[in-house]
Parts: sequence; C-alpha cells; structure tokens
Amino acid sequence: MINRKTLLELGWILPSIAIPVGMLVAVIVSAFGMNIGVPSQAGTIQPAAIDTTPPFDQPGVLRQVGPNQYEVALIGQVWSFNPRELRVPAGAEVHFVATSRDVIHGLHIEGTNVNVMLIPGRITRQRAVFREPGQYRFVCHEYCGIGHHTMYGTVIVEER
Ligand SMILES: [Cu+2]
Repeated sequence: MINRKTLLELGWILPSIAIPVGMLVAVIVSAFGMNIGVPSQAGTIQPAAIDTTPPFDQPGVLRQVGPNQYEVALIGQVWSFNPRELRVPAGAEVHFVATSRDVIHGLHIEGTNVNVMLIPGRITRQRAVFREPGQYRFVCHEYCGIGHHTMYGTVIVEER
C-alpha cells in the first residue's frame, strides 16, 4: 500500500527522472528539429593565404545560396572587420563564414545568435536570420590589442 512516506519518496524520485529526460528531449529537439547548434569548426585555412583562398578572396560579397539565403565571408584582423558594412534584404538568412588574419578575434552580432571566436587558421560558420529592417552592429569581443575598441561594423538590413 502506498503510504505517506512512499509518496514523499516518489515526489523526489519522479521529478529527478523527469527533469533530465525533459532536458535530453529539449537538446534533441533543438539540435535536430530546430537546427540550433554550437558554432561549427568548418575547416582550416592558411592565414597567410587568406587573400587568395575562396571565399575569403571576396570578403563581404553576398553569394545567394537559396531563396533569400546568402553566404558571406568575413575576416577579422587587427583592428577591423572586412567588410565593415554589410547590406542584406529583410528576412534574409545569412551564413557567415569567418576567420582571422592574425590573432584571436571575436564576432558578436547584436540581436542574433552569432557569437563566435575567430581563430587564425580556423574557419567558423554561423547563420543568422535578419527579420526586421534596421542596423545590427557587430563587434569583436576578444581583446585583440590596443585598437580592439575600433573593431566593429554594421549589418544593414534593408526593406525589400
Ligand atoms: Cu579583434
């Protein structure tokens, strides 16, 4: 028979099973159902050869990869981003392919989930959807030297 003590025990045991199971389901649904993931390590690159290695030979040039989907290369370098300004149409899904020319930099785009490190020799990919027209600043958030504070840029999302 279930007495008060057993109920009390079950009151602890069942949530302690249900909560991790719920978290696991949330991780699986967000990873596979909603395609949310950690910033990917999408290959390596010779920092000295950035200017001749696609897509970094054309930084800031939007390449259409689908309906309102674009891919764009972005380079972090002391102490600026190349490009500093990027124009995309509202609703665009933008795949950022980014790396660093010299030291470790960061890339954070306000209002989006783009928040990654740019490591020399490594390529990082991250996507963002810009639904509302406006200006989205991006900054370097890894201290990279005396001019770190000048390292920022803007994504301008234009009305379509
Ligand atoms: Cu930097």
